[in-house]
Amino acid sequence: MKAYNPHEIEPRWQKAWDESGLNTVREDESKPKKYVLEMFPYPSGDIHMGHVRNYTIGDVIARYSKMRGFDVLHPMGWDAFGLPAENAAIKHHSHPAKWTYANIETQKASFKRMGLSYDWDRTVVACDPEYYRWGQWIFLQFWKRGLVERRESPVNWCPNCKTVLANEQVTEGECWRCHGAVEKRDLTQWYFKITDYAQELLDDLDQLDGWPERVKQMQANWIGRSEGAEVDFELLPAEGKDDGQTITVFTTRPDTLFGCSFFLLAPESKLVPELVAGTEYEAEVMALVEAASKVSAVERAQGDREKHGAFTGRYVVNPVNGEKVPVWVADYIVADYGTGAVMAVPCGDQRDFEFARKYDLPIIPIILGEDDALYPQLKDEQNRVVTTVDWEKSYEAEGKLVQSGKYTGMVGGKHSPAVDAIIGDLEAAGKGKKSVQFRLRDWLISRQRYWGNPIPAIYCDKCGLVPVPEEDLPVMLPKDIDLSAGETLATHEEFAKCTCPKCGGPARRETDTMDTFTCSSWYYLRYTDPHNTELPFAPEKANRWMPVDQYIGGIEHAILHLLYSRFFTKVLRDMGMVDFDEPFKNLLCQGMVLDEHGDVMSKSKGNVISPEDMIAGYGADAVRAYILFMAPPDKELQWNEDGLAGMYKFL
Ligand code: ANZ
Ligand code: ZN
Repeated sequence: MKAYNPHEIEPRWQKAWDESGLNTVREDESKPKKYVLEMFPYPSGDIHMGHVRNYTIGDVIARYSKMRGFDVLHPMGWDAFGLPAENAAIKHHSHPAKWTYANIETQKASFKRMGLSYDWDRTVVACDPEYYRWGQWIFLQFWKRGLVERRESPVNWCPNCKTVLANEQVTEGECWRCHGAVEKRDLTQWYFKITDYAQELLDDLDQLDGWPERVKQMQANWIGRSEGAEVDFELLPAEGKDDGQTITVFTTRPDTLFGCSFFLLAPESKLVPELVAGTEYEAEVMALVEAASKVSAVERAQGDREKHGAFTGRYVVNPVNGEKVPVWVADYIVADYGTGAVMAVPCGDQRDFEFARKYDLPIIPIILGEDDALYPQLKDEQNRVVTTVDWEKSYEAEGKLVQSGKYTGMVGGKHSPAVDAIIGDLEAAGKGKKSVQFRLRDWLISRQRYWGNPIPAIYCDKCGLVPVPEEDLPVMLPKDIDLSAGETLATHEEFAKCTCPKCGGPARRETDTMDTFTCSSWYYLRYTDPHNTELPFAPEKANRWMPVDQYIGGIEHAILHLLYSRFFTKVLRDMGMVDFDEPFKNLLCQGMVLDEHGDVMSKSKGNVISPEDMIAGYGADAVRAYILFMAPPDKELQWNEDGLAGMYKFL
């Protein structure tokens, strides 16, 4: 019997497929279409087992679909802008393009070695000007539609990486990449107004029957829709002054207004320094503000973190009962959610409860569960029961309202009848209104780094901020830059200096580049028409192939990439470029590949099993078949070379 020799069989057939154009997309409209897509990789070096798994799964679906008579689109490309290339270039006195394109060649050779059925003619490389020019074009269309904004706000700045970071890229005050301390800076940055689409991004999750439940849940939580009310509290004037003003809070529990025993402002609130200026409270309050500025808001809002606060010396008036309520600054209040001010109800909110216990503030019980009894030991001046004992935590479920004026006896809780009743009364009294808030923030897209897509904008002293005219695209990244010598786009005079397209006077270019997530937000559309020189893609091409029938990628993209892509699709739809609402019909998040002990493979642990070595030993078919059969695609796979050897023997 002839021995199985993959090293003879595989190259022979791969050559035959190439020569016959087996993988060329047919564009045969007489057949039903099938778009099979795997998330394009970052060219960080050679491929790892996670890639092998992801791309093998996609390849099998693509081949199966082809054999079943579908017209199949199965493309591959590279998410090729980003910081690692730039850092490698700085270290090795080289250029990011060199590193990037070399890695792309290495990865491509490995993909070919694996026999993956891509139509290489459709490759999209994010750092190619033919691609990024259309990213700039899309940016300009977003701008025209009012979806681009430049504004100042406190952002996370990594002095080490010399760029701003998204909130998600900061853990315990440290940069996710370099672990250096992150600073808060008030900076003017570019934003995409993804919040304009918050409601639709949430609603349309219902269309995604082919997505894992947990991914949809993660997106819903990220968008974070809350229904509640805005309630106005009157600020009592400081002694001897007459500066009464109103502070509005956002609350999901207006039914608990009678339990409000203190009032909280975020440390970043512009009101805080005003309230304490020149008072005996100033030093302590400003020290708290300073300490809070060193920790990210996301971190500070985490439930289990110790809370810190300081009294401002000022009071507000509770609109439902006229009570005087002390105003504190607390570090668990975030400035950019709701109104940045909170009516604290320790009996109904666990964070407020812990804060009240720590600073010895009153806890007024106003809602009771079925078997709760009031603790009648302590009463305040208003003859209300106040507890400082016995309670271990707040009560957040539905219950019966007590000590709540005319609402006493009603059912309270989130979305309860008492909520509606109180909102109605507040509205009638002109002291509040219904309100919906989203956790989702606008997408900060500017980065102070070289290796990205230049933002097509120009600053002119006379005309202000001017978009680069479409016919001048692309704004090319200059090639002659010495990053190791500390050169940046901002110091590259030839790049930065330009003439104003409006008045022809001297002007300067924007020198920030776009977040690389903007590149991955529409690459799947470019694959449908990759060589178009008039548009990012022809609408009829995209409409034929889209939505992607099967998308495959890692769970780490559950929110950012998948949410941004959904946002881009909706804007492009509103522009008339596509006629569908959602880009990815079915989503598979493949499981991790673990080492033989069940540990995650990583370079630092030195337990990485190289696909190249395995293919060299057993052939690509054995590796592919092994990785498919060892575990269900969405479950973890524990590497076991004996299993691979068995698969080789079987073949
Ligand atoms: C009073 C209250 C009583 C609240 C109660 C809750 C329970 P979600 O559901 O996430 O939207 N809050 C409002 N703005 C805040 C901010 N900027 N920083 C920190 N906390 C803030 O949360 C809404 C609730 O979070 C609001 O309702 C408010 O506390 C608090 F028994 O108001 B609540
Ligand atoms: Zn950093």
